[in-house]
Amino acid sequence: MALNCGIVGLPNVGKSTIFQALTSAPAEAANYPFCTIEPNVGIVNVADQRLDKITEFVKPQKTIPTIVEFVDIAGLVKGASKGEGLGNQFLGHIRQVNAIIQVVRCFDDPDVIHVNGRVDPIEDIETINLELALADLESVKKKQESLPRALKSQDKAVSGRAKELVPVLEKLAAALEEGHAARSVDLTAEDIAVVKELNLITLKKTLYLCNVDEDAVPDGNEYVEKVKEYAAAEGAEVMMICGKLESEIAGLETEEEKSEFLEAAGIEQSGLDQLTHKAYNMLGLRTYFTAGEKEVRAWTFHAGDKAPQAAGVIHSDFEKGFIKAEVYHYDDLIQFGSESKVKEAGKFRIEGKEYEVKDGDIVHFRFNV
Ligand SMILES: Nc1nc2c(ncn2[C@@H]2O[C@H](COP(=O)(O)OP(=O)(O)OP(=O)(O)O)[C@@H](O)[C@H]2O)c(=O)[nH]1
Ligand SMILES: [Mg+2]
Repeated sequence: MALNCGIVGLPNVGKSTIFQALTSAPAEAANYPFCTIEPNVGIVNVADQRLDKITEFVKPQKTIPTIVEFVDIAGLVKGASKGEGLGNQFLGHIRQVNAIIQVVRCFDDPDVIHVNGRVDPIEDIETINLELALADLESVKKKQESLPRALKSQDKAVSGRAKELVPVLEKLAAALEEGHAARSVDLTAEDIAVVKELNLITLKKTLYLCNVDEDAVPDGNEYVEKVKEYAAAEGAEVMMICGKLESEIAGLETEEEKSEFLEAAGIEQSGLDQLTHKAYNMLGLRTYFTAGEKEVRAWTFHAGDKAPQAAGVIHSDFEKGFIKAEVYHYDDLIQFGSESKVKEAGKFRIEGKEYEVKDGDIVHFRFNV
């Protein structure tokens, strides 16, 4: 279940710097536009205090966190949707990801080249969003062109689907032509399902990540305020990070050095954990735990998954041969202090196939194959 978040934005705004700090994976970051061409993929452990707490209770031989994947994509420029700056290739990479983190330059630094020669976060966002909308418009138009034929098809399934597509594509094209995101269009869940195969970029959830200088931490700056205003109007999320600082912290070896560094910089926590959490949530991911003496482990499932599907994350046999789930919640463990006390309190439950697994459940699956 490799769901991922793509890191996008204009060239030279700090995407690879942030990616590197996040993943500790090597990615070239340098002060020139189009430093990145091929996407860099990195896996990040999702820090979870609950997992640490369960580990304290159970004292297993090992503990395994969940992960989330990030993809560092090349910078887009104006005209990307028309192929400018290898735009088609880069847009293709963005189409593959499940959610988007748009890095916005919110720092002044005359030494770092800005492709437009000046720092203007809103103009930058609008440049990127317009290219994304135009790329989607092209996908929509292509689909529309194929419709007349599909509508005449003898195959009822084909013509029926085409009929469903007509009004949805019309609505989307109208918005995209104005440069508005597909997610700004009032679509029903059915409409969204109908256009799923188009993989529209502007339908993906987006977080604006303001890359600021050290002195803007933690209060922000006027650029960040502008981005917040812009995002609020769109209903999108915003977060602030100092890419430069984070990459310095990530380069330190011990936790002690890291906390000393944070203290000296006057911040409580590295922004990376927060970013990872936001990405995880944006992807609709949730966590349940298994807690045995051999191993305490966090597992990723999709919000709304029922017990057999969630069990399938461990192994497909668990889903196929699912019998039942023994469940209690992390909060109960904290409240009552041990699994046996949770049982005494009647909080330990046996759940069946229809049970919707909750974030923070501690589960033992019974299965038979
Ligand atoms: N002052 C300052 N410089 C930064 C910050 N973040 C990144 N930089 C610098 O900006 C330059 C570009 O950073 P990259 O991470 O390579 O940018 P990118 O967005 O990946 O660029 P492309 O791959 O070319 O699209 C590098 O010289 C970084 O050191 C920051 O928060 N403050
Ligand atoms: Mg880069």
